[in-house]
Amino acid sequence: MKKQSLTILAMVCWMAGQAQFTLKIAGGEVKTTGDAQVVLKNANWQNNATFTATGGEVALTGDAASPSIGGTSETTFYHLEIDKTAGTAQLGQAAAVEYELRMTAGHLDLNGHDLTLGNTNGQIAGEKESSRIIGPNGGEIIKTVPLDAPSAANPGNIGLEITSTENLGSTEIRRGHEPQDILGLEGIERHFTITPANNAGLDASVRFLYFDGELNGLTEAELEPWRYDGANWTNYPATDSDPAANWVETANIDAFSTWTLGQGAVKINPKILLQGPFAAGLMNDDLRSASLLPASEPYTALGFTQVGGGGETVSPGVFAVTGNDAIVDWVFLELRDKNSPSTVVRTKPALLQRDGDVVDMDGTSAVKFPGLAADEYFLAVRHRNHLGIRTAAALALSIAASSYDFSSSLSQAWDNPAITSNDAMVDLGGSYGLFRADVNANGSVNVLDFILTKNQSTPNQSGVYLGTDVNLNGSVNVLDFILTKNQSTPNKSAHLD
Ligand SMILES: [Ca+2]
Ligand SMILES: [Ca+2]
Ligand SMILES: [Ca+2]
Ligand SMILES: [Ca+2]
Repeated sequence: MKKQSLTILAMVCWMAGQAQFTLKIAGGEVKTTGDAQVVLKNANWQNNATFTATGGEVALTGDAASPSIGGTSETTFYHLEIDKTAGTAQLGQAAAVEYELRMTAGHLDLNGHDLTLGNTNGQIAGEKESSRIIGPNGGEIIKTVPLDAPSAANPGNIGLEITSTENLGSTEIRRGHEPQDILGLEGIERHFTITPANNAGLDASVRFLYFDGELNGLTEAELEPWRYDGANWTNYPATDSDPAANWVETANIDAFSTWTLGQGAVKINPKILLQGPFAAGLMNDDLRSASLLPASEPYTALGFTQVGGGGETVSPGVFAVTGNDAIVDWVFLELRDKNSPSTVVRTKPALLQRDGDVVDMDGTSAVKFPGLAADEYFLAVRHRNHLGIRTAAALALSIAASSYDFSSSLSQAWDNPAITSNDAMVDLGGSYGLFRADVNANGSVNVLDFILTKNQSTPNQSGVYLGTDVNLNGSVNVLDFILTKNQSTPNKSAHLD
């Protein structure tokens, strides 16, 4: 192998710093070619002029605390090796590596500066738990690469594997290490911003790689992917993961943006029935079939107090589903403190299917409470014109969805001994449901509800989404009036606290 030496065409000087030496390119041009190797043992790299590398390597070695790569000029290295027995190398200026950033020993702290990997061959090599790129003060590793139908492509070994049948075109991937704030809880110390030229209809899947040192105190087995689109965080289910090998996968990604891994969402799959729309085993979906269901949750506007929920919307396709899983209406879930069931910890508007399943905004999956720690919670279910209910016992909830069927027996709902006028739920003929006709949603059915329904049914109204539509058929008429009158004789109250 032909050995070439460092070509020095300029003024290079060693300067004694406070604790270390500095190799300073003060003027002109310095080149490395071939196999030339510049070893900076406990020494800083300061490029204030021009450095050109068509080969060769610069290695940061030694055991001093923080040799840095800096200077007024950005340096593009050919090979850059971090091989420190102690201490962390750090950037004091943006830099690039044309071929290989070799992590042999010790960390490289980006220290608020970007490190660009060469488009053609630039890659990270040998990154591991004990020798990795970190960036608590910001800075990103950047790799840009064309991706056409990638299969587990990990460009530049940046740390995520992308699979898609589509042509993404030129794709920029940026990896940063400051934890992202996901709805009040921090994610791991690694995030990616992925910007493909073609960023729609990708149907992509991704495997996110990480190091245990980046977990930021989170429970590894509960990590799930989160996407930030510039406005909202969305929790993507982990389709597979391996805490020993340090990766989490997700799929069904239509478009990329910023991604990280964070605490998963507490999930529950409740089942309830509503008296009024319920008949012969199913509830009617007249509001949906008449296109009367609002696309945004109605509860905030109705005065229901939100804690962490609110503003949920559904895509139109969700209300196009027919059959047993067609959507009847919006419902309102509350998770309450296990030691104080009158204290609401978190709320979430959700959707009710005809067969009683309460589901999340996609119309099918368990209701998610994002970023909430696994714990025991009382579950309350309320509806805009029915008497709400809650569980008698706190339920152990986690990211593994659990089911709770209120409809199977009366004892599934808490019985408030102070209320003797009515049970917590109404007997619907072997199954149990929420009492209808609390049309003003104040927790009791009485003459006020009756008057409201009487007023709004004189004259009749049709094609409406109103609390006075007691049987949820889209019309307010004499039938709703009679149903409310009967229900309010005697008055009834919700078994909620
Ligand atoms: Ca691990
Ligand atoms: Ca169902
Ligand atoms: Ca009422
Ligand atoms: Ca009606």
